[in-house]
Amino acid sequence: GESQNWVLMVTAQTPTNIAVIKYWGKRDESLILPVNDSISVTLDPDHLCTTTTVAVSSSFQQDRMWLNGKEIPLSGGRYQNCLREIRNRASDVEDKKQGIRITKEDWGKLHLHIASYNNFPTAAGLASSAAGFACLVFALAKLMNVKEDESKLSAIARQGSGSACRSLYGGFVKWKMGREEDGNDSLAVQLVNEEHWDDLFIIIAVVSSRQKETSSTTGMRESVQTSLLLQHRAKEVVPKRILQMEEAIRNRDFASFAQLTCADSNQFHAVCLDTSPPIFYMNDTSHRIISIIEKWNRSEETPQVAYTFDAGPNAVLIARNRKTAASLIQRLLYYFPPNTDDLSSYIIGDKSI
Ligand code: 2P0
Repeated sequence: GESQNWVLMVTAQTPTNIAVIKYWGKRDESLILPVNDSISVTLDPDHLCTTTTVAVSSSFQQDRMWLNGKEIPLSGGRYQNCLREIRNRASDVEDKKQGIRITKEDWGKLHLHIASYNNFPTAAGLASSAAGFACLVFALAKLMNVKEDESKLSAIARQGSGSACRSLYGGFVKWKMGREEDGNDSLAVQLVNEEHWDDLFIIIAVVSSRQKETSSTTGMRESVQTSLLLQHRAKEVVPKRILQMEEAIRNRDFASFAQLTCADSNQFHAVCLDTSPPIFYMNDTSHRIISIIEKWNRSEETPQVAYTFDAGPNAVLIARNRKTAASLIQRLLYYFPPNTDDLSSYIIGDKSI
């Protein structure tokens, strides 16, 4: 950079993903290496996504970041690891319009400004680090002309947050746990793209807007340390389930898909209960939703809706098609009638917000 007043910017948008075979437990905490493979579906980019702008300028004095307009510290190891990995792979960049050229070596000295926004309320307990770190890594890679494919980038996003590695692709994605100690083979691969099974409808029932009590990071650490069920799950259950799930996805076999998704969500929450002290992510409303869906599925010839719950009480409901999704919404409105005075903030089970 010759002149003083230049700035180079890249904006990227990344959707969040929902695991249908869950990641829960790390074998290496600092590299974020999991104890089992996981499989997720990436949401449409216009819902529950993060938009991140990364900028570089010779006038920036230090790396800084704003999340939803509020400055946050970049001092955490996870941010530093992602920034370092991307900077190490930076290439020359030329911007003819502004008459600037940034060399590989320059990237080590230049500072970054990062602004990130979630298009969903952070307070609704849906805030996911998955979209955030995936978007950050992708935007930085574009800015710094990093010549790596999505899988390599996913291994970098993984070091920001485990589930983030699965958001670099659309469609159904598998995070392979990998075997190597350095984590280079712990990365995401796309199983099928977003067109392969496009009649699925995903509805998220917001059960509570409260922040969860146990963070995923702390929760999974305690599960690894205390839950025997986690050991059994990682060694015996998930490897088989991954194969079955891949086949169900390939064949668009909704009955198998729903059975595996629900069973895996329930086992993940059983592991949480098997942790000492026990972790409760679901609440009575979550349990009611499970009962309603189970009863409905059993009353039909074949399952209509799959449910899955992450580290919180909100239900992610996957309907086999649009017609089923409409029926699902009708049922939710029947069982959880909204307060008609204020439909703008319809939250099942938590009327205080
Ligand atoms: C998942 N979850 O597979 C599982 C299911 C929550 C339940 O990944 O410590 O935020 O940053 O790697 O990725 C949430 O955990 O945890 C998560 P870190 P992350 O989606």
